[in-house]
Amino acid sequence: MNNKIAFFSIFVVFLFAANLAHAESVPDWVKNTAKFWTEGKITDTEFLNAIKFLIEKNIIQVEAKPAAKPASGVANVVIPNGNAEVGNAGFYIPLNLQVTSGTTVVWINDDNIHHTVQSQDEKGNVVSLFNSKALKTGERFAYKFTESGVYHYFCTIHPWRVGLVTVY
Ligand SMILES: [Cu+2]
Repeated sequence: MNNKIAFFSIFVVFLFAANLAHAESVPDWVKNTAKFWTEGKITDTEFLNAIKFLIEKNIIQVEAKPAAKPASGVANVVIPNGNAEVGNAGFYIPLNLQVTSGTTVVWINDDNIHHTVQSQDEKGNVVSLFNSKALKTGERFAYKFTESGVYHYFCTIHPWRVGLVTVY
């Protein structure tokens, strides 16, 4: 299954399951646009414009997430099982941990292989703020953030896996 068809399936399930009450009000031209898109007959932009139309007309209802209250004291980031797989959605939990200044962040390796936690800048260059040893399953690494800012980190063993800590 190619990505477009996979996404299209999710899109259809989203429309008809999550928003059944409004499904009948999806105009035929939007349905056709989605079909043409999976067939490669129209551009991604045209398809996204159709979705935008549905959102603007409130056919797809997008809920604004309330701003999460940043954690304080001690807050955890879980490195979930399967984190290393490029194709997995198994990023860090949460991917962007929001904390107040003075919070100690604890990374917990919940995966069955080793991972590290290494600070980097927003361009991906290693910075020496914090770096863990290779954490085995169940091992933890803690760092206390004392200044506000957006902190990037990654795993040196699986460098495609990146996460954020935002300190307020
Ligand atoms: Cu890793």
